[in-house]
Amino acid sequence: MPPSSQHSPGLAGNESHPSNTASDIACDIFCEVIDNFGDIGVCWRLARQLKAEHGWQVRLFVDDLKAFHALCPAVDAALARQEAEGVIIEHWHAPTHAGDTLQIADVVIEAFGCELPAIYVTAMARRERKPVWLNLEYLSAEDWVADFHLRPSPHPRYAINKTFFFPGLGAGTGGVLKERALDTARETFQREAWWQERVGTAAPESATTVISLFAYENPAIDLLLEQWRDSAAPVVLLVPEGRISGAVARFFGLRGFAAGSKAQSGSITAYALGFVEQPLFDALLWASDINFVRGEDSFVRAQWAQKPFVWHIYPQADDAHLPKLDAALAHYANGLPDGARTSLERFWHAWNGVGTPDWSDFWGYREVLEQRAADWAQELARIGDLAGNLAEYAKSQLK
Ligand code: TRH
Repeated sequence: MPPSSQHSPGLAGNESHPSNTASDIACDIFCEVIDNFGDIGVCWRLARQLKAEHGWQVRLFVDDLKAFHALCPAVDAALARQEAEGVIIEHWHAPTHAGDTLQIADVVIEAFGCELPAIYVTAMARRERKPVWLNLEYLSAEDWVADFHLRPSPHPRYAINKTFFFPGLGAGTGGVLKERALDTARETFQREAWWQERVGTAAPESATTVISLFAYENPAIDLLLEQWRDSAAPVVLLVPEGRISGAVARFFGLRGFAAGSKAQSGSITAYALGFVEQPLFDALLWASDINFVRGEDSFVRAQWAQKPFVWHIYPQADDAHLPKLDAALAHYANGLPDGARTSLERFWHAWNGVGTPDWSDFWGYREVLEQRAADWAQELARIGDLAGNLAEYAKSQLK
């Protein structure tokens, strides 16, 4: 076994040093892509933030560079090792591969319970100064999360602890990711220029409702498309190419709905958009009046966009996702007047397979929903951002 070592320049692995300054904290993030873009989406965002905002030396191990390439076109899926935005990226051949040379970081993040290579864990345990080992969990708004956040879990064989780091929407959790510059970027967003550049048309008039639609396949889409088509006010639908595109194409009697396509029926005009690199995704949410989002990362971005949104939660076996949906609603709908709250809950449920959507009832509450979206973003910001919370905790453990 080679001796473990830091991958930050100039620090030998078994050397013990009294304190870390931000720039000499080395961090390894391990990410296994289960499906779609959420796993790498969260890890890439976190990696960039730890590098750019905290000055950490970050190495990101990812087992699926194709999914990564979609979020960051600079990533070449054929390379074993590369660098993007100051982050070292290793193509991770799980489960045994741990980089060309075994280097153990000060902070090791295992994302979403992916298993670290055994050789890496052994080297962590041997390191004189034990790394801070974090299991970054999936986001859940459920109450129990605050009780489990930062709980240690001793390794069965080695004298080393893994600590659970739980994102969440409530006090006592790790919060969710938010870049320091995000609000300024949103406030200075150039709406008209965005429409010309991304959609190739002028921004719609204020009487038009602009809806972005990022979702999994969803049986409720047909009825909703009918309701939008028949609505009194015009609707513009922006559909990033993806899993729901087939259903949209069928509705319009098309064979596909690839980027650049446009379709029109009754009150709806729909545009298909290409998948853009991750930092450009937020602008779609800012350009729309209401956002349909999914999974984890886009769900979080919709909250920071301060626009009403509808969440298509990642479906799990035995409807295990439904209590999670309700837990998120309990935070997000808190403080809404009864009518709006019930309507929001009904609509989110219907979009997740429970009940039937009623667009005009739901959108009748537009104004209160807009106010709530702005208030909620302020409340959520009070928990602090996940990268900052994680960095602070890690540094407290490295002292
Ligand atoms: O893609 P998702 O459904 O991801 C996931 C995965 O299914 C994962 O396994 C599951 O555990 C998790 O959800 C809960 O949805 P998500 O999380 O919103 O990730 C999508 C990412 O894609 C997000 O970072 C935004 C990004 N994106 C772009 O970068 N460009 C685009 O054009 C679009 C539409 C999205």
